[in-house]
Amino acid sequence: MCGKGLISVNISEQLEKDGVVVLPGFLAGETLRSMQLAFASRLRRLRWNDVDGYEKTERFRHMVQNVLQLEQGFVDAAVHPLVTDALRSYIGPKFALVEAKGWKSLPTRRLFHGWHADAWYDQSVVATIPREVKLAFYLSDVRTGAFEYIRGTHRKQHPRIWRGHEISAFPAANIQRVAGPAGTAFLFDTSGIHRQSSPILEPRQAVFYNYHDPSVKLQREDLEYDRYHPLLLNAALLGGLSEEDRRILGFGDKTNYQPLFERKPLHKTLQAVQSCVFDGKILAGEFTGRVIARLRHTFRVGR
Ligand SMILES: O=C(O)CCC(=O)C(=O)O
Repeated sequence: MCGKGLISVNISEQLEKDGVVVLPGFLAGETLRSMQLAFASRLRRLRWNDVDGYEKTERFRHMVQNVLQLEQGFVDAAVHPLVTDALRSYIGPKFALVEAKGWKSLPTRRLFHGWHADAWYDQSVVATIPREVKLAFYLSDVRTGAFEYIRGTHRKQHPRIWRGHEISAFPAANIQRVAGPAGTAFLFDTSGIHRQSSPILEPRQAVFYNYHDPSVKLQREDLEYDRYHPLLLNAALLGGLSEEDRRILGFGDKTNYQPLFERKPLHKTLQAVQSCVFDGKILAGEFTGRVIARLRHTFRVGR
């Protein structure tokens, strides 16, 4: 893992100025390879029953939640000193990692995720725009469907969705397009205007880590979805962390822990039908097993 030629002071200065910084070659070699394999294993099938996989809530993306559980490289990237030093300086000493997920974007010419800035905090109670930064990295080579960011649009207004005609007011030269090989990373202030560009001509695999101060009051939608629940981690991958790493990963922090939280199911009938069909399959399997055992017994006794 590198990030050649960059130091955290430069990174936070560039974040202040442009809102976006590219870290070429942030992941490489065996680390990158193991992360790609682990991520790909979650993309093979939809998560279901006792089988892990991706989540699907929209047409063109397969979501992989809680990537810090998957492989050491994901944890190491989250607390990489180049990143955390820059974020301490840019967001402030209370910054923490609050979400770690990735997705495969499927090829499409449809612009399904247009220009926007990320809404996350309760806009009715803040006096200034709280700082939030995402660290993103590609696990596949990206030529199309690259991330795009309009430099200098961060920290100017509360986050919202932007329409095409509003975007034409910005000079085209200010649009930073982040294409590159797997292992390319970038940091961006999420209050700046950004999107995944279109068309997407080949599948793109990317991971996004979200850092902000967890004590900032969250918007209602995110509380209702329990979006920023404490990170789900894998004990095997947590050796060798410093006290500060543990703080960044939220060890023991119950600020956004919602006891007894239950997400509202959106597909209740489908889920009930699926459960019934599956119960039937288990019952049929049990019955067939008993018939086979009886036949075997009968033939053995008759011989
Ligand atoms: O997938 C992308 O390139 C864009 C990601 C994005 O818009 C976001 O994380 O808010």
